[in-house]
Amino acid sequence: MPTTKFDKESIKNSIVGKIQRYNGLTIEEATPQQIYRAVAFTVRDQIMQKYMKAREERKTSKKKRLYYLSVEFLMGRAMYCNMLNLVSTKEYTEALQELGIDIQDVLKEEPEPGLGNGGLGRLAACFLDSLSSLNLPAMGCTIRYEYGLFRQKIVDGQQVELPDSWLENGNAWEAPVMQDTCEIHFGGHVEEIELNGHKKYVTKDYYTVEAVPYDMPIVGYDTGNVNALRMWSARSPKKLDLSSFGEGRFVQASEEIELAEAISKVLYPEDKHYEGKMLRLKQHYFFTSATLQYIIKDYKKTYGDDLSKLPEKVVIHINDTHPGMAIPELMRILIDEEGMGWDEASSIVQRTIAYTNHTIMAEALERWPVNMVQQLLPRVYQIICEMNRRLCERLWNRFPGEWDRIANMAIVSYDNVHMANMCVAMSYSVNGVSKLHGEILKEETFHDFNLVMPEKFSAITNGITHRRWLINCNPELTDLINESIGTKWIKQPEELSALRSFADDAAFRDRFAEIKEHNKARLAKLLKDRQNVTVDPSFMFDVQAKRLHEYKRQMLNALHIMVLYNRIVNDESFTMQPRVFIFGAKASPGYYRAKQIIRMICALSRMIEKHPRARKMLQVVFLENYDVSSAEVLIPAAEVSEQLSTASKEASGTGNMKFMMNGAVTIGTMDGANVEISEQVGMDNIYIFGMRADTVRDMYRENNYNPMSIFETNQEIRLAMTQMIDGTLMPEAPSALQDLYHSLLLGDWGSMGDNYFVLKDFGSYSMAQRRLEKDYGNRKKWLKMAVTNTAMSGIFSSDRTIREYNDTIWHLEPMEF
Ligand code: 26Q
Repeated sequence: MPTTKFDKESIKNSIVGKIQRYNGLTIEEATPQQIYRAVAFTVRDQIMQKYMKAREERKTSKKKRLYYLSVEFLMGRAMYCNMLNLVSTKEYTEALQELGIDIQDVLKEEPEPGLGNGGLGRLAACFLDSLSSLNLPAMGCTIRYEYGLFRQKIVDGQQVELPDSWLENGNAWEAPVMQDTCEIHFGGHVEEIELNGHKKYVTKDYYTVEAVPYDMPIVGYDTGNVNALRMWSARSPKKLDLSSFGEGRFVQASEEIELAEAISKVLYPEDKHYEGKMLRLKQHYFFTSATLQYIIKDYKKTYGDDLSKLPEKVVIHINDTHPGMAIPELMRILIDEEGMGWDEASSIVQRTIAYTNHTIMAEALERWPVNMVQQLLPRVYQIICEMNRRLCERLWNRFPGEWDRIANMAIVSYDNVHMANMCVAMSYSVNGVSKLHGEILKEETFHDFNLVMPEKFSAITNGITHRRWLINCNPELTDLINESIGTKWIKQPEELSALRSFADDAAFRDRFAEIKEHNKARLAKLLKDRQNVTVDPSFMFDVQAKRLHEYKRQMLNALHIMVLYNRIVNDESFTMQPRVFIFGAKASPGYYRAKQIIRMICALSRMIEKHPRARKMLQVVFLENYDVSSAEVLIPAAEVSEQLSTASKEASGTGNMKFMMNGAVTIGTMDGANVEISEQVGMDNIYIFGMRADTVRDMYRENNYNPMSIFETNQEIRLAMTQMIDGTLMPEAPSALQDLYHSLLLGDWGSMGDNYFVLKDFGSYSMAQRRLEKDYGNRKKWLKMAVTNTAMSGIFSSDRTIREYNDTIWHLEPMEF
């Protein structure tokens, strides 16, 4: 195959040619959208050449392959990162320039695939980038949602959700793979039959939905390797039959089609909140079953029909429990379709599947009502029951008579299927996502399992791809780093530590500061253009951006701002370092308290705006529709990174890593990966506050925390909280924040309120903020801290994370190019 060279001239020719052929236009006549598509297809041509070779290499080398199953992949825009990984950004930028086009104008035409809620989905996307870049053979597998996470608008200070129809203008980065279309069966009932003296189970009267895969190429950085993200789309096998129109069956037929295709219609916007919705169970089984059918088909094509070697050639990684139906589904295929016995099938499953846990929050633990599973997946349910029976038998021998303990570890108990227990019992590896989280899993969440099968448990700290989260989003800082320490860090990100000594170099610090100013100006422009909000780039930029959750404690930040406001308003001589607090956060549409917190933040913004003296040093901005693309502008502009979760609640966090890599200093609790960030930079380069995880645990156990006593004794808190409901904060709707106010003082379900210890940690937070503010005034000291943060961030590259997964769990061999 002749490889086209993609130099500047051929890029220009390709773009012009595509616009001519697709649109019949000259480049001057083309719309930005048409130009975007022509550029995207040029990049895609370049990728496809590599893609075909990489597939050849994988087929002939017969190496073990990873399937990373996740119900979310929060990919973000693809174009610039693809150019980056092709090492062609310069060529494309110049080619476009010579055609009279600014590459930035092209990039912003791309709709962002937001097929994820937050951390878990974004982690999956970072992993794909690192897997490809490390030449590991892997495929991501997920659902091709027609609608990704809702778009957020703020109307009258409140969140309004709009649909995200990201596929409206087509998707330049995907290709359907029709030959891999398969059938998914739902419902029906199981019959036991005898075949050649063997019992066999067949499901009758099921209904079928077709799964159609669309593959999106994932290019590795500066390598021939291209993996794929496979997205399954649901399609009804029924075709609309126009002859039925006259017979009145047309409407019914179209309803059935609707119903089948609803499966891949929309991403659920709930983050860490379980609800037993049938459609969601359908989604999970749909993409898991389609993926497993494909895995078996591909295995047989390469290695023949003997499935006993499956664990040597395939590893299936499930991203939290959501794809956990892969376990009984693989059992079903091996037993019912391949004729294996239970023991052999179960042994294969337990050597093929690995599981990562991402949260210890009880309300996020996935469980399905028994009758729902039985009705939707009757054969899978039988298999789950048999797995449960065998597990309980084993546990009974180990813990005779300990009913409670066994019920807590069972797969089926209290009329529910407990997905986490199934995943732990049936996979060969269970990992947490930071050191602390790994410990909590062993000590608490899966304490009893750890007694029975300790060899399964490990912790691998999350990471982020430094290609998207530094090179792509902060080009100026990238150039400065390259000039200072060379480019070795790009392939070995830990080498960033060579920057550490530059913290003492005044000229370097000045340039570092200048770049931060540019990034702040870029964010200021975005806020002006998108929201007509003016921010002063000479203010300190303090950012808290993440999903809205009580445990993440945006309230701690908000209350502190209210306290600062009061200090300004009540003391004419009070001054502070001018600071803009920027929030970015989507709330699940049904999470009332989260939405109230957004209201509170927006109300703070308006209240401060109205006060002539306060607004000279204090500002609050709510960045609408926080997504991957806006994060790429927001994070490089941040000087302070707020990571305030109640210790033990944030499994890892990955935003914390993105901010530090871009030179923001963290104020945070000893939670998740913050602990490891503090180890990397040292306690002098981070502001740690609040209770530690073990204290939090003791507080929950003792259950005698009384927030009211803090409210009564701390005047600043009492005033700030009272203002939430006395009309100071919300003159138009003084009672709007009643429930939020009460949640901090009065408990439900036997607690005494303030379940996440906002009031308890407030004093310590406020002190840390004082130290931070003082240090910010010392420019040299502050810049040293900022530089140190970037320098020590290399270990949080997802390349390191993926290497650890590979060395300890997957054991894949890199491909050679
Ligand atoms: C629960 C029940 C049924 C269906 C879905 C769910 C559900 C959905 C989303 C449960 C959890 C989630 C999301 C979890 C998540 O994003 N966790 C985050 O994962 C990151 C990557 O490991 C960590 O960095 C974060 O600390 C963790 O909160």
